[in-house]
Amino acid sequence: MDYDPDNIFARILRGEIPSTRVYEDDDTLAFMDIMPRADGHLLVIPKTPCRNVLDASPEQMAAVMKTVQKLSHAVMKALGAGGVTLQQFNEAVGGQEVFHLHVHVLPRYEGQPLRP
Ligand code: DGP
Repeated sequence: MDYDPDNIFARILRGEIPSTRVYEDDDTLAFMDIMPRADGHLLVIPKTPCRNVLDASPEQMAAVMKTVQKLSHAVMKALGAGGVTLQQFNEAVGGQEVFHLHVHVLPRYEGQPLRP
């Protein structure tokens, strides 16, 4: 499947629509999910075009997961989370809604299920 350069996350990367950015490096960006299913729900994306895992290079995967790991430690410390759930969807049939590779970082708190 093709990469659509006008998908929402590509537009967030270009600064065309607002987002709450929480972390950035040369290869990745992290920002708050607009429909958080847990307090501190983050999305981590590569800065280069990539539809999903099925389309990603090893370098894009490594960069994204490096940031996911860094921010998992950060939310545990900053928000007092007791754990972290990672979620990632590929293609519409796999539950993907925005077609730019992203990993959900969901901080988890004792006794609190994820919101729908
Ligand atoms: P999915 O592709 O199924 O992982 O779902 C996309 C996620 O992206 C969903 O949790 C909501 C979030 N999202 C959708 N549009 C926006 C937006 O404009 N800004 C932000 N920050 N998040 C968005």
